[in-house]
Amino acid sequence: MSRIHYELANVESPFAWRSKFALAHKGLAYESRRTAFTDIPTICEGRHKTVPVLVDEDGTETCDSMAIATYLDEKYESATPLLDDERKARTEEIEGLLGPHGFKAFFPLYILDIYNGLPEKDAPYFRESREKRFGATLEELGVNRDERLLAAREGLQPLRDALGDKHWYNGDNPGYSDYVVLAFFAWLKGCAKTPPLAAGDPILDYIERGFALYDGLGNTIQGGPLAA
Ligand SMILES: N[C@@H](CCC(=O)N[C@@H](CS)C(=O)NCC(=O)O)C(=O)O
Repeated sequence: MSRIHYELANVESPFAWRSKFALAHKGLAYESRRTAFTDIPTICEGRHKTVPVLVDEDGTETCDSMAIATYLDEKYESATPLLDDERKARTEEIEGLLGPHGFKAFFPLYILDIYNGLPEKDAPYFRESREKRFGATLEELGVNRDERLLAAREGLQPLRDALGDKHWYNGDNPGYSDYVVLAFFAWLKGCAKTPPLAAGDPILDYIERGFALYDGLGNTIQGGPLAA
């Protein structure tokens, strides 16, 4: 049995990208199965509600990016773990910064881009579920995007400050805290039809370095430029 990683069709899920970097960190090969939102209930006989889901070679199923990282540490040794206490603390720090200023700030701005790129069968589900979640239409969510994009970029300043001139947030080598940041930008690169960052943003060097990891894993993402 081969190792299977279920991820989204037509969307670079930020959570799936955490797992993809984690698998690469462990040097593990896998088959990516791109799954429509509306097909998630067909994965593993409906046992999981979200992706990523990892089905390991022995059939062990793990759903949830953090659970996958923990599972990989337990099952597979690597030069450095993904999430020992120290690395977990760094990951929590980074999530604390990205939480309010990352996905939450940028998702409404690009929600229509995501919607427009979905497989046809996912469109009604996505519209209905997200409009219910946000209490607004997808069109309303993206209103005044250019103006709000400036504020969203500004909102990344604590992340820029935290990264500073560090090569990696994790330490001498990249680690899970870096994968969390890189996964966020992987998602943005995949969905944003208008570049989310300004040219010359100091965070771009870090992203470029991170996307080049593991034979350019991040550079496999089809998408527009992150900055203009
Ligand atoms: N806590 C989960 C969150 C995963 C998640 O929310 N995945 C989204 C895709 S990015 C999903 O599968 N959503 C299913 C849906 O909206 O129906 C993790 O870290 O893996």
